[in-house]
Amino acid sequence: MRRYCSIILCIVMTLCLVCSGCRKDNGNENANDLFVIGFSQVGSESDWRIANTRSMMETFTNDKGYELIIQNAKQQQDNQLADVRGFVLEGVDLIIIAPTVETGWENVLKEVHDAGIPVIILDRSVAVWDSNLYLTNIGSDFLEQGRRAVDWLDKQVSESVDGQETLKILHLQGTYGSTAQLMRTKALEEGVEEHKDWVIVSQLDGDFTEAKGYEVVSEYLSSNNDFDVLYSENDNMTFGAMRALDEAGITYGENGQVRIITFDASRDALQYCLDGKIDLCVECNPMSGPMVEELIKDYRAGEDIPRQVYVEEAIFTKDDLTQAMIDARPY
Ligand code: GYE
Repeated sequence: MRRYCSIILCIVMTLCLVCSGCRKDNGNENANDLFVIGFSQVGSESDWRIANTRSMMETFTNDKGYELIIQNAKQQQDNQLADVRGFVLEGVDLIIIAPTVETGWENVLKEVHDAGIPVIILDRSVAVWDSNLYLTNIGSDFLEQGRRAVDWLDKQVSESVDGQETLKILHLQGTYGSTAQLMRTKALEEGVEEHKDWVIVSQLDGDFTEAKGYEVVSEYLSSNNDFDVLYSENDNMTFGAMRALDEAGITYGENGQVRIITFDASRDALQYCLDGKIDLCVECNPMSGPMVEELIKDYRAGEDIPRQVYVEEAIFTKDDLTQAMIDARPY
């Protein structure tokens, strides 16, 4: 008899533990009636990512009726899958995912869908058969970003008076399999297809970080230095590459051996651009918090929201910039 009592006691204790972790008790709102958002963020790998996290924190505050729970996945999708499952167990009201890579989301998004929790995909995209597994994808048109860079390069080269035979491009890629990498790469490779006098001399994996960018470009420069353009898929990798170019004694930017194209247009990159060190900054806007909030408000009001929302972005060369503009930039 005692054995059965201890088994029942264990079951009751386990149920109490599980329920105490649930946000909503018997279907009621949580104690302080805040709208609880679980946010699975890629990591803190770049200035862009840090600005994106800051935008979300500045938007979803307690005094505006939100509780924002942020999990930093350190650029590992496995961490994100665990974080999202944790949000389901906690019974949050909505989940936001900034996915590290596009694939591998089908199962966990089905689990979230079956739990009745809405999902917003932020920044990059997910490759799933059923797009009804999430409310909307809000981020950048990364293919358009790449095409803007290619169009600029086409104009630069076609106007160049020295009319060189072959344009040699060193391609510094971001995290493999992320939408930003896939689409910025697709645009460049399309451009090389369309320009028979363009060639990609090497594609290096910089994983969107300054340290990796420095490491792979330094290694490349140890045995190669014959290229005309650095096409770098984010600013932090560019900053690492610039350090490697300095150490190798290779000039870049205005009147340099190497033209630099970089993506994100963070304040530091724009400053280098104004100073003639970077030739083109392709903007990628991380300040999407307010737009995400508007989408959530529309959803909670029962309104339809678009499946895909793009943020506003531009490109910058030295001629487009002033010091006042740069100083006023939010990131
Ligand atoms: O370009 C980079 C960050 O997904 C747009 O990820 C984002 C990219 C951005 O690490 O700096």
